[in-house]
Parts: sequence; C-alpha cells; structure tokens
Amino acid sequence: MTASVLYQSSAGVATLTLNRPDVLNAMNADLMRELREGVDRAAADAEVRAVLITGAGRGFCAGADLAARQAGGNGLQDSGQMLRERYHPVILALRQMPKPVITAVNGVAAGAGMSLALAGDVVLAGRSASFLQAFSKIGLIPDAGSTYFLPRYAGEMRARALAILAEKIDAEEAHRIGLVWKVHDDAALQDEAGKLAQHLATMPTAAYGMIKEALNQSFGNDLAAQLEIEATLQSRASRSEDCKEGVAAFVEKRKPQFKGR
Ligand code: T3D
Repeated sequence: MTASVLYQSSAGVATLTLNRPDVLNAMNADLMRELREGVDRAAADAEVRAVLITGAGRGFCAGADLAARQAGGNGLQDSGQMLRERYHPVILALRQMPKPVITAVNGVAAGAGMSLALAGDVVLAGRSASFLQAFSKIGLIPDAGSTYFLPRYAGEMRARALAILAEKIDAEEAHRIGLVWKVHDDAALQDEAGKLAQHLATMPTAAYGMIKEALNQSFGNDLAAQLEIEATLQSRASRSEDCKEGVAAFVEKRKPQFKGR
C-alpha cells in the first residue's frame, strides 16, 4: 500500500511529503497517523536537525478529507475528539520540537492544510500556491491552530476577514500580510526549501530550540516575564558547545563548526 506520508532523512534533514496527490493531500485517518509518526520520528532522531514538510503533486494539503468524512470513514463521530486525537498532537509537536521546521507550500493549502502550513517556523511558498480558510464554506470554524496563527501573523482584522469571507488568497498576498516568509518560483521551491533546510541542519540547533521556546511563550507574557524567559534561556544557550564555538570562530575569523548542542 502506498504511504500517505513519505519520510526521507538525509544530511540532518527529515523531509515529510504528504502523499495523496489525487485529492490534494487531503487529511484522512491514515495521513494524519503517518504524519504524526513522521513528526515524532524527526523530533526523536538526534541526527535530524531540521524538518521540511511539503506536498506531492499540485497541492500542499486540502484540509480534512471531506469524502472520507461524508462516508463516515474518519472513524470518529465527534469533530472535537478527532481534532484532539489526530490534529493537535501534530501541530503541538511541530511548534514544540526543538528544531526548525520549514513548510514548503507547493500548491493550495486549505482548511486544516493551511493551519499545518502556518505551523512551520519558516513558511515558504511557490508562486502558484494559494491559501484558503475553507472552513466556513462548509459550516465549520477554523481549527488545527488557524485561530491562533492568523491573528498573530496577519493581525486581527485580516484573521477575521480570512475566516469569515473564506476567500482564497495567492502566495504574494499571503507574503504581503505576513503568512509566508518567502515566495519562490514554482520550479525552484523544492530546491530552495531543501537548501534552506540543509543550511539550518548545520547551524546551532539547541539555540533554535530555545528561540522557539521563547517565542512560543511571547504572546502570553508581559515584558517583564518575557525578559525573564530570555535570561533563563540565554543562560543555557551561552553555556552550549555551539555558543563557545560560534564566539571562538568569530574571534578567529573562521567558519563555525556547529554540532547542534
Ligand atoms: O469535522 C471535521 O472534519 C473537522 C475538521 C476540519 C478540518 C478542515 O480542514 S475543514 C476544511 C476541509 N477542506 C475544504 O473544505 C477544502 C475542500 N476543497 C476545495 O475547496 C478545493 O478542492 C480546493 C480549493 C482546495 C482546490 O480546488 P481545485 O479546483 O484546485 O481542485 P479540485 O478539483 O476541487 O480538487 C481536486 C481533487 O481533490 C478533486 O477530486 P476529483 O474530482 O478529481 O476526484 C476533489 O474532490 C479532491 N479534494 C479536494 N479537496 C478535498 C478533496 N477530497 C477530499 N477532501 C478534500 N478536502
């Protein structure tokens, strides 16, 4: 049976490719289980220092598999239960993983597929990619993190309009409003994403983990509390092997050799 998520690990980079191209990588039970297994595997593997998520075919991910849902094939009657069991562990694992995660949005990212795209630390998009908060078109509300990511990245007015109007926006617009870091030509996207992931895999991984930890807490804190988190994490970062190496390499005017710890 064909895997719904392809996992490939090389040169410190784990690449997870959503692999149901006929349905624009819509999320059925198998895909979500395999995605979770892949994310957990990448998180646990010390050799992996960067993670790249992309889609096979012309789509990134069209969100929940509506045909499976209609046929009762999602296996879980209650949507809330399904989200808690299948989607939340993936989104949380990506944000909490102490390694950088790149999402390379190669085509349409709709519904929870858009949430997945936004869960990346660095979101790249192909020029023909598009983003759609499809939920309200079918009487649902944004889930899998969209109500968290959208107001934080794009601002509250845009979050409200995107969720309520459910208008598809293109990659340039997504970039303009802060949902995407960089847009690449379609033909160059996978190459650029791979090069970036490989570069990140040679950088100070432990510091990246702490950057994520600090930013994950930022919006819940006032300035004093956030300054304290920075100080605590900086104590740890400054004692790391990679910090010693980074400073020594700067002073010695050479390229640092980071080990990720
Ligand atoms: O209870 C719960 O389920 C809670 C969880 C919710 C999470 C969610 O994500 S809800 C939102 C679910 N997603 C959608 O509503 C998006 C539905 N899809 C679309 O609106 C469009 O397909 C797209 C805008 C994404 C792309 O349009 P287009 O014209 O480029 O492609 P297409 O022709 O519509 O789709 C191509 C094929 O993929 C097509 O199959 P076919 O006709 O060639 O056999 C289409 O049916 C299939 N497909 C697309 N999206 C889904 C899908 N099949 C199942 N589920 C999908 N979400």
